[in-house]
Amino acid sequence: MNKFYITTPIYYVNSRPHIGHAYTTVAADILARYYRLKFGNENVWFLTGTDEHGAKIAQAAEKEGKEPLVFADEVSGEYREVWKTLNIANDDFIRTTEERHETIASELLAKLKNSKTPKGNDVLYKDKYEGLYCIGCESYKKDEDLVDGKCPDHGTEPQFLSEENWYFRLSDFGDVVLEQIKSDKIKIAPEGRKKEVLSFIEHGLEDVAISRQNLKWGIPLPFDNEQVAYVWIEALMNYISALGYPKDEKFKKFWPANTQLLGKDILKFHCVIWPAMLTALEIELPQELFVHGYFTIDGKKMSKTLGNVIDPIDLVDEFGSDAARYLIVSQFQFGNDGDVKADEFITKYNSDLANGVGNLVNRVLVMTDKYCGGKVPDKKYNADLDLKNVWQVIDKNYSEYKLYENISQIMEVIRFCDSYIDETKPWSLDKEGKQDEIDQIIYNLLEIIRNLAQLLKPYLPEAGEKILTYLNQSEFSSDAIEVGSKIEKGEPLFLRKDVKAE
Ligand code: ME8
Repeated sequence: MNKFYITTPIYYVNSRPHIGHAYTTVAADILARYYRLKFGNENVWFLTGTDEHGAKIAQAAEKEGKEPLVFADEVSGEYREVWKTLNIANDDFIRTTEERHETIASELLAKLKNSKTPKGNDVLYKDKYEGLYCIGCESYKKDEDLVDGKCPDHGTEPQFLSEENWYFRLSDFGDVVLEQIKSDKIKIAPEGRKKEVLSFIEHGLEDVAISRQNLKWGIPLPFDNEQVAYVWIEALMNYISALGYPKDEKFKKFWPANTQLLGKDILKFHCVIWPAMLTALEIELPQELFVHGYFTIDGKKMSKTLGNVIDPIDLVDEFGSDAARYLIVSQFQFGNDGDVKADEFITKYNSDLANGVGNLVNRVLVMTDKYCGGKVPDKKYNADLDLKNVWQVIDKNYSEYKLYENISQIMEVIRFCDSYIDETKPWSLDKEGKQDEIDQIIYNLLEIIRNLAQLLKPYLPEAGEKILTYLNQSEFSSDAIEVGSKIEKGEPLFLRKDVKAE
């Protein structure tokens, strides 16, 4: 059966959703929307959510003088709102403070306690931990991870911890996970990230603490009531708890995940600990982990101090939700590190959306009205653009996460149409009374923009839907556009913005 289960990381509720979170979520939404077109709505499951336990959240809540759960309710609610505003069509939204997650995470922790490693040792054991912990990363640190005694990502000095912890015997899983990754049993893409993970494992894995003693805000360990689970361990479990592991039909239908998206910042947790944990639990591995890069804004790291954190809601207010989605993913190749050029948002909006998509669709609809009485002329498609081939390229690109390349493909279709109109000049043919030729041209253009609407839908769901409505298509079909059907003139899809005024 062709099914598609896609996940994003679950985001920490210590800070509000920003364009970085939106980046991964919009990308996942584009993929989910494409596979819904391909496999049918019922065969696609798209999960996102929020990560709500741990020291970082407890601290952020305390700062605001709120109970952690009250605080988490608020910020998690903001995430949901932002996703709605961006037209994200996720099928589920998991919160790690929900009972459904806590119950399953607890069962899985108990199961880990009773499991053996590939070398026959207990997976979990208790030991003293003395060392450093960065709350910003929610991660244990070694001296060599620090720069001038500080965490390079957060600029803060890690805390010294001295506590009894439960450990996961990760060191016993190195060979197995190495083989799983080498053989693509769990595919890590892009290739560079796979190499990075392999080299990390080859250098030898150390065991990881999976509990915290002096922390209350977490899921209690079912076998030690003095400890709560380390936030990362239970957070990773969301990908299966949300499906109702192990009995729910949803789990049976959708697990293993086809694609799990994540940023490179959380590569080790997903590409090393997650497969080791699933192996220990005897649960199938996800098919693929796609690790994308990190972006800067106008060349600078996004940070509150610099004041360059972009709020997705501001983007939607200024450009509308379709355009906000587009501006977020159209900046550089998915997978690479990149730079989001906020300075160029308006130029890009005007060139690709107002002058590109919007102008073409408007031209074709107006010409259909003017030269063909607002009806699809009686012709067959014969333009030099092979639509079947376009779809094949698009499909292959999606399977390789080439979201940026697909935008280029779509823009090429638009450029083809613009040149076709400029070269054939229907207005001159009209003056010469060559109706038959006009009919052919308009038919070709209508058929192309019908396909264009469907190609655009994952990126620009509203505009795609509007174009189909103007073309009187309640649904996209593999048959060509119906001769004689009525075409609306429609409204302009994207109004041009005045660069100077802005
Ligand atoms: O790490 N560029 O949550 P988080 C690209 N709760 N992507 C970015 C980005 C940027 N500048 N900034 C953020 C966590 N992201 C854990 C995950 S999963 C079981 C637990 C995106 O709120 C990117 O996807 O810190 C990154 O991996 C994620 O936000 C980190 O979100």
